[in-house]
Amino acid sequence: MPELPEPDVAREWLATMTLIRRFEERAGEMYARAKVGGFLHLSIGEEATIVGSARALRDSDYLISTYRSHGHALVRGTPPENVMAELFGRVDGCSRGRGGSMHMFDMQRRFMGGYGIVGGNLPIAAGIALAGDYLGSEDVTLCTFGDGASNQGTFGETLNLAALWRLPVVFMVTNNQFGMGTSLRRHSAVTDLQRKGESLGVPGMRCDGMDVLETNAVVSEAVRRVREERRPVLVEAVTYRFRGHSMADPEEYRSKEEVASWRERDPVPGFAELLIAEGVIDEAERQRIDEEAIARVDAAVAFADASPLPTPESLYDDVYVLDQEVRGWYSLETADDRGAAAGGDEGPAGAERGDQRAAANDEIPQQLTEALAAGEDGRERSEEPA
Ligand SMILES: Cc1ncc(C[n+]2csc(CCOP(=O)(O)OP(=O)(O)O)c2C)c(N)n1
Repeated sequence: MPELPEPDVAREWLATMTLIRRFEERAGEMYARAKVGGFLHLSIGEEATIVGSARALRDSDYLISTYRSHGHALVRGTPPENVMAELFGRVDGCSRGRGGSMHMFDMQRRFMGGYGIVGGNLPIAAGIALAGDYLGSEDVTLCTFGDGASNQGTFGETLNLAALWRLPVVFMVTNNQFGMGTSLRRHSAVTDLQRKGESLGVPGMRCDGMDVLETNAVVSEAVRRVREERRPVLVEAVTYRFRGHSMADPEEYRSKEEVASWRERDPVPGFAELLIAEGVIDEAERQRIDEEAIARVDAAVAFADASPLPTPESLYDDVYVLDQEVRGWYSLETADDRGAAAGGDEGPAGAERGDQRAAANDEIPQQLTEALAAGEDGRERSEEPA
């Protein structure tokens, strides 16, 4: 077993893992009560992987993850209030209510999201690392993704370039055994995931992702190598998600016995019991840590509930593609466009952009809201998933 960190550090790790667990449980409840729109992917069971790896970083390093990212925002220090408000789609959310569960973001804490596209965050991680190189910084980027994402084209393309250009990225595959309802051995020819980067020039390491100490020790070593040697490393963290892929998962692809056997290794009580056995905390302190987490999550829900929804008028804030620039279901005809089509002398609209244009077309939010409400957005509606 790797050495325990200083008592205060160990307490903080336990408190953060507990906060993530309690937050996720409540997020699931809030989803069931229709407080949260869209999809919701929980990382219950993966807390040791999240905390162990993120605590290997300096504050100035970058973290980028997937749609299963509430815990990543929390571990970087985004207040639970702002994470919950994001789930509720409120203005005080960390993405101002525009991103929802899958698109958490906190630039100030160098948490770079939150992405709905499987494997979509890998090239972005390489870009962040390349930018850091240009700036001459020592920053490392930790890029987490699932075992399923290791089959995406972006995995090979990004690892190849990262090795070639010696980019300081720790690629961490969170092997929770499934890509949606497909088990690792049914979706990947190579199941020893740490080796999947070898032919691309990226050496691999593995850790027990249910053990926060081992995860931290291995990822710390990976971060050190990446920072000093300026070349990428792939770490496989072996873990398990205790809940379904998303909230709409009947879980027919695995047995209750299998889930129960992994739950015996639950990383949160496991670490608490280790700290008690080692005399770092006692049972009363463990209780207190749990009660504090629950109280913080209560406060987050109250905060999110009290935070307003974004106004319809703000619909076009931060949107940079409008009407004639790109045609799609979201392309709305503005009064200017109609004038142009009717022989106006301005030609196709497009001279004005963004806020300026939106300000000139107050009717757009209303049109879009009505179109969406009437199901006229041209998209198929499906229950599942990201
Ligand atoms: C490019 C792309 N293909 C498919 C999907 C649908 N999808 C969402 S999650 C998921 C499974 C990904 O599994 P994994 O990478 O192992 O991550 P996990 O969900 O286990 O965290 C799939 C196929 C998607 N979002 N993006």
